[in-house]
Amino acid sequence: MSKSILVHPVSLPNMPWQERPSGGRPEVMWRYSANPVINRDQTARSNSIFNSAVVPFKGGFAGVFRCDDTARNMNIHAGRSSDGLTWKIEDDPISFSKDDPAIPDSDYKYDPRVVWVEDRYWIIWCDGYHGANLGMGYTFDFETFHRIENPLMPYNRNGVLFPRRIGKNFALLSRPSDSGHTPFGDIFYSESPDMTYWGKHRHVMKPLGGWQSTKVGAGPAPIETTEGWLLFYHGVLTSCNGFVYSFSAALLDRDEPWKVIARAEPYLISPQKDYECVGDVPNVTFPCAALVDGDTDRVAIYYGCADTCTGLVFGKIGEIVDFVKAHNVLK
Ligand code: BMA
Repeated sequence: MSKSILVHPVSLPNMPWQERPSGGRPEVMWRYSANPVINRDQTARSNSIFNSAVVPFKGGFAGVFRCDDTARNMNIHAGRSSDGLTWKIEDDPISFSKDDPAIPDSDYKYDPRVVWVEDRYWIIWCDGYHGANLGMGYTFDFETFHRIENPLMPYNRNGVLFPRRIGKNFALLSRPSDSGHTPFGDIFYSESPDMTYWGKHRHVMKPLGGWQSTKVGAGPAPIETTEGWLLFYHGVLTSCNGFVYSFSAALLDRDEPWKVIARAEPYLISPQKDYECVGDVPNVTFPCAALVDGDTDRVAIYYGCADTCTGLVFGKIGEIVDFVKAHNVLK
């Protein structure tokens, strides 16, 4: 096997995996054959479970899940799994404690990301506070959860932390937006010494053509490779029938991640299966989390399907990086 290009390869032998199917047109990323892996009704009151975040935890897996309830309130719930496939998701939303009681409450929470940075699992979500914002908190154990100040001003969505500091500072990708369904959107980068005060804002990526012509937003936490940060991101196309959400990948400079080294012109995954095309919001594939095994180069991505359920796709880090370089639209 060739040497891994992962900068911090961590073994994850029990991550979900299926080999690439034989026959048909070869795909860089392929779907789990038993998708969806999480169904819409997996908690007592959920209308839908999608756009959710999963991490390795204590020999198994833990996660924070977007569960819209049957009153269509949007909130985030904790969950656990031994194999990453069969999940026990809490019936009640996460209750965050606040060190400072003046930190505002949320009108809603959705689209969480979870990233281990230094000593804890950080959770970022889209938070309702006078419109769409980023919310932020942390946990050590997926049992008690703490909330800190919202990092940025409204309106913003798709907040994703880098798994390590860049220079001295924590680093965040986000997508400034409006408070509606936002017919625009670029990815920006910000830094903070303390997770509270954010600045040094830099532009990273704008929409391009085709599947990513309306807006783009960061997906799972960037994965550090010798070729740059591998960033999976979603892109949106406006069709005669509304928004279509696909995803692909880019490489960002390791020291100055607002500089894009390469960006794939084609998508990796677009809504094509029934469960991606039919649901509460048709034609959505929305990645929020990636598991990586440093021994085998395997990656598994959890993605929301049609705002209804959650699917898994698989690939190999080296092959995806090669795909991004070979189809670099910035050349
Ligand atoms: C965005 C968010 C996502 C959703 C997407 C497609 O604005 O609401 O949660 O998946 O739209 O409906």
